[in-house]
Amino acid sequence: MTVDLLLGLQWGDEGKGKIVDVLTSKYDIIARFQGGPNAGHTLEFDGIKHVLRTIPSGIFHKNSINIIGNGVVIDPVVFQKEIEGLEKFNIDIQSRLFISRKAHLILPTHRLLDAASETAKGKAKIGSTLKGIGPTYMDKTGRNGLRVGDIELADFKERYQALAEKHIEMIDFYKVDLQYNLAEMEAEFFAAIEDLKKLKFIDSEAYLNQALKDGKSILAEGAQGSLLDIDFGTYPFVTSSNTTAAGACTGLGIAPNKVKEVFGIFKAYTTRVGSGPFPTELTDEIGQTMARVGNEFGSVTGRARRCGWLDLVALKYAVQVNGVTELYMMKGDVLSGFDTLQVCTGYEYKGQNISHLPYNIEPENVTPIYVEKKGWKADLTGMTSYDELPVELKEYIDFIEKEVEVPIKIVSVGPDRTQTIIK
Ligand code: 2SA
Ligand code: MG
Repeated sequence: MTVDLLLGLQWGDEGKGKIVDVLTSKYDIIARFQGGPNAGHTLEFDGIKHVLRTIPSGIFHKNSINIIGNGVVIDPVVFQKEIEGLEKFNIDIQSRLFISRKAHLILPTHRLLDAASETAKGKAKIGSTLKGIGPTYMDKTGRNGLRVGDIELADFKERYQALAEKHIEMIDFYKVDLQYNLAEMEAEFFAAIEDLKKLKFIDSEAYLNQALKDGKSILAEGAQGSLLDIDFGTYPFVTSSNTTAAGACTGLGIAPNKVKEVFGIFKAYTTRVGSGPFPTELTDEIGQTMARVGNEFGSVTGRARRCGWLDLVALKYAVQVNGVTELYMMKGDVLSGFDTLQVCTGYEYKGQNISHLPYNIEPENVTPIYVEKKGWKADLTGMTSYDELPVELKEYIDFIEKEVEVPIKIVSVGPDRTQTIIK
């Protein structure tokens, strides 16, 4: 069988958690391939709202196996809390969640390094989630990292000690005032490691490739969004992993010719949390309305998300880099009530009109070119079929499809599992 991918096409928070949850019943295995506890995948069903961090969004479906792939970075402390949060759902976690031995571990000192680096950068900070993501991936590519499989080694503690000591020296190098109690953080870390050991560690690339041979279907669940990709995002204001389709191959050990559908999720408007350029950002009342109606606050850090119009230049770019085959449009309901909507279809870049994403999209280089669309007033949240949707929304959808040249197959009209319209 094959692997399908599900990815965010903007700056994260497109609603991946909800869609994976809607789709999971179709798949035998759900696998996370990059990122870590910087992600906040929100699922809502039966009146319950739940945020997942490192655990794949298939965990609530009793027939799906969930894999944390080698491309993911795991903070045992956050992970332990995440497992505790699932206790009330009576899920047989031990038999449904497996972790790659090759996934890297986030140490307490990685979190400290993240904070030190951000503080030292001052105004130029990335606006990271402070979960230690950047420093952990730096240790991975720098060939210093500790992996989940290392926990099984007799000298794990010594390995930990050697790396943590190096980190402390690096923290001193930043010369910032950082208050911390390392002994406390370490005690918490080692207690969490003991808990982590209760789960099954696997060689996930072997497991997944065998599963494919056995005819099983796999959904690879992306975290963050394409514009936060370390290579193709708005560097340096990005995360430290490949959030795009290629990341699923390296983050799971699956060959490109095994990938079939690529589902791309986007919001009917755009949001971004953290620093960095955002051409269609609205700092006026319209942006504030989007933020309020869309409840645009980081699900991990609670930070207010910046909001703006839909940017088709950026969306086309993400569709291309990922090879998206189907689009899913989220949060159309949040746009209800505006008389008109603007859609960015090009950029004025250094005196020229362009329709691709250039090297630099800082505000001094890029001015968005907009096309105006008619808005709609109806409340969409109770609608259940495509036919019911207002004609202006259908026109908005047709326009996006024509521009991007990929069909929109799902229109989400609210956070709940049931508020999902299949076109
Ligand atoms: P990091 O922590 O090193 O990955 O941060 C680097 C940049 O990546 C952004 N980033 C995110 N953007 C949107 N959503 C994310 N997850 C959480 C959520 C974020 C939250 O689901 O709401 O709660 O604030 C996420 N994770 C990383 C980050 O803002 C930096 O711009
Ligand atoms: Mg999120």
